[in-house]
Amino acid sequence: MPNEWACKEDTMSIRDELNRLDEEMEKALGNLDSLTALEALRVMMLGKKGQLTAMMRMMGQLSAEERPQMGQLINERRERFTRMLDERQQAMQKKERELRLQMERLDVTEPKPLPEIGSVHPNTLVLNEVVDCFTGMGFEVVEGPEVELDHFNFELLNIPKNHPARDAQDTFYIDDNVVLRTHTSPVQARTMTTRKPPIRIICPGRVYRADEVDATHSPVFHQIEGLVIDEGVSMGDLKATLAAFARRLYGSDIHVRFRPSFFPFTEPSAEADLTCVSCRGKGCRICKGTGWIEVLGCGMVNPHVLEMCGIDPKRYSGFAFGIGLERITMLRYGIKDMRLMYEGDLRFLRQFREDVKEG
Ligand code: 2NM
Repeated sequence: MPNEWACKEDTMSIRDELNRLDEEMEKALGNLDSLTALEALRVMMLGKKGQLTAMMRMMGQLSAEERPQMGQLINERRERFTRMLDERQQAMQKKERELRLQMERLDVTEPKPLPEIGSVHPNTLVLNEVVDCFTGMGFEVVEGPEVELDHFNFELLNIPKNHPARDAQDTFYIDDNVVLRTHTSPVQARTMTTRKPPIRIICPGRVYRADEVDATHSPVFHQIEGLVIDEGVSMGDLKATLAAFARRLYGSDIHVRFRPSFFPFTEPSAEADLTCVSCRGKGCRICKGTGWIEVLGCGMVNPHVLEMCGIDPKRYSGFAFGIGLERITMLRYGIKDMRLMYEGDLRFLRQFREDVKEG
């Protein structure tokens, strides 16, 4: 801090010094680059050891007449400098606040990258559609145990002890009386023994067969079986129900045809074919040129089965059907190998994400 002026005794040099201070203040204000620098300037000019305070002290050397005049000039500086610094401080604080708001701005509407969420398994997608279709027609979903008594899995379904379907080659036995269910029919047998008609149910679930593994077979797969029991239920009801289902799932141009077949639990029994969903009936590799694909087994519930389950076959009749879920899923999405559905490979599964289609 220049101090030589403190020795000067005349008011002129004080006036010069004040003018010099004015200039210094202007220049310093112009060069300010931070609030810290502004505070330093305030201390340097107005603080207890600042330049204006020093000049006040110097007034002791002046005459009594000169003193009030100079005091007024110095005080005027004090007020003006204070005002200048305050104004500048407010402007700098405002600018700093604006800058911070700008930098910390948050766009709450900005879309963010999707998190890695899983996808619904194609089997589940198709099952949901099938369930929607049948519940829409008044069916109820019923489930039952996968570890099942021989009694419900075979006996009540008219599959006698020496029937080939019970062969150890097809069935996983837990013990003499307990098996892994080979179809979901035992759920329907259980329902028939515990409820009175009318019955309209579908029974989806996992089933087990001691099958080999290839593109169309797996020891664990899924079935959806349906059962309707009431007075006057006919094969026509069966066909109309299956046609409604097929059209809902694959489109309104799909037809259903029956071919005679055999199951122990239905009489008569049939295999139902649908118009090939790939070529829409013209003939292609998938339907081996026939225009038809086999998708399910069905029939009128064998009166003997009704009787064993406690339902009077003279009063009631019913139809039943069994659909392999994997098979209709494969047809629906053009999946060529069933094994893809059990491997859990994300490259396969991701293709069934409904929210984002791969581009
Ligand atoms: C099929 C084919 C034909 C069927 C029969 C029954 C029951 F319990 F009512 F007897 N449930 N499911 C059935 C009939 C299943 O699967 C290919």
